[in-house]
Amino acid sequence: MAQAQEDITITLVPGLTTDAFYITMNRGAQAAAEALGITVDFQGAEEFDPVLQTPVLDAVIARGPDAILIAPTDSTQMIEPLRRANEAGIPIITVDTFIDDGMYQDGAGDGDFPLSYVASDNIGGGRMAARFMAEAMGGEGKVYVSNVRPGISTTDQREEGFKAEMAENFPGIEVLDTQYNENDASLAASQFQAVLARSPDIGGVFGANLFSALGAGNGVEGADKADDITVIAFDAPQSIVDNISSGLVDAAIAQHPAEIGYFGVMAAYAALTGQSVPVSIGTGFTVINADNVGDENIAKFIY
Ligand code: T6T
Repeated sequence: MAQAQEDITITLVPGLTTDAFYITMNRGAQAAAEALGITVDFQGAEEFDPVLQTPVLDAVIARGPDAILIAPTDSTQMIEPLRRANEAGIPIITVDTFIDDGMYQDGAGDGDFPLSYVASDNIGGGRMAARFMAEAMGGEGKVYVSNVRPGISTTDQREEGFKAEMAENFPGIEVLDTQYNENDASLAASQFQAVLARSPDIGGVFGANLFSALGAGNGVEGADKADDITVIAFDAPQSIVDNISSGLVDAAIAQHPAEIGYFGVMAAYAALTGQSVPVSIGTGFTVINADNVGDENIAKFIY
């Protein structure tokens, strides 16, 4: 007999539990669970770190959920831990980030076994950030990327897209060395001050995720440079939206984390009930800037 709906449990393992992005993703996942009459639980570490995520994942595997949705915190280091889940027979879908090259079920690569990848188009998002930045700066000046650390698929791809767009279409923009902040907004803020000291003519900073963007904005504000520096943020918690209203941040590229959680659960449910599942499911963006920050239909995209 097929498994009863109320007996299906899916565990969602976020990049970290205290990030508004993943909290919003869980909201979408819970909405899907309620619609389907199944259970989704949320188990993660407090920091974005594969060393901390691995024991959480091992404990989840030991409990044996019907499927795992996970945002792997490193594209290579999480392959072996996830292989253990696969060998235990637990279907895996990655949400937000990917392992290996992110192309699953194509017979190539060590981390080919997840069923699907549900996420934003991070290269495209990085390209969008570059266009908003270059347009705000009149196509000229120095900028840098505030980023987390290499090895994270999402933030690596945003930086890649940002640099590719600048190189191809905005030759007047010089992209300085990336500053890596380990997902620490205070470090991102002090790095802005250091870049400003070295390059007093800096004109823009792209914060490639929530903490990078929040920190970069705080650094700009602390240096009293809000009027001179273009800040483009990836992610849209209330704090960044407030920084748009105040004029500190020029634009935020809001991902749709609730959509990622919702469709992640739907894909897992489809797989568990014998349906085939797309190997990748792309979710959208909403750009928030001074023109639309007050619109009521923007509110649902704030994390
Ligand atoms: O930007 C999101 C997520 O997409 C990324 O993988 C890690 O950082 C966030 O969670 C924001 O903090």
